[in-house]
Amino acid sequence: VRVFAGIGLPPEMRRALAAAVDPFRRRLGPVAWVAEGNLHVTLKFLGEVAPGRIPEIERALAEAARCVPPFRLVVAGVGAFPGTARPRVLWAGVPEPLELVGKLQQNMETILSGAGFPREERAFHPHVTLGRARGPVPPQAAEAFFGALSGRSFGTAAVASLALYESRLCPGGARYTVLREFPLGCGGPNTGERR
Ligand code: 2AM
Repeated sequence: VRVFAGIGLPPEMRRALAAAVDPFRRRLGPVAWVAEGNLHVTLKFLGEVAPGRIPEIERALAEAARCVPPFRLVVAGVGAFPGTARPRVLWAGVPEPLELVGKLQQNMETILSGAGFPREERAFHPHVTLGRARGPVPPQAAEAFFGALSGRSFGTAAVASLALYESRLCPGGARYTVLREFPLGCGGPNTGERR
């Protein structure tokens, strides 16, 4: 199964993101837009793994999740990898809380690498992927997109858990399903500890 760990976004936030992108979809040309229901923040892409390894992954994610308290995730602005001059991946930004989200991702990398999953080599920049360019994007349309949405706020989301997703590649695009959720926070109601 093809799996990744991430943070799901509430429907209102996904709707706000999709609505903001709507006026630009045609103009930006050859971009494969992420379906509204699929918008999320990836923490760790695990890729294709044997089903027998899922329990081990679940234990690692449960442990990583316990180390970080629940938080409010801010989604605002847009940008692109590798840069806005030649956008390949168009994203919405996650400006806050950088430290906590970074800690969550680092914990996950450390614990999963202990279980034999290779560490991500690239620096972690939390983001919500909106679309992936399949070819050159018209510069004027890109400029209009970044100009219009760079200062835009897409709201805040209360994040109380992270999720393990299965990603199935279907003809109509990827389909994500939550395999399991892992509550954030030490001493929370699900850790069995007493407060
Ligand atoms: P991103 O687009 O948010 O950066 C599910 O496929 C998620 O895993 C995608 O949203 C993508 O994150 C990430 N992903 C997919 N393929 C990947 C790869 N080869 N390496 C790293 N992350 C990948």
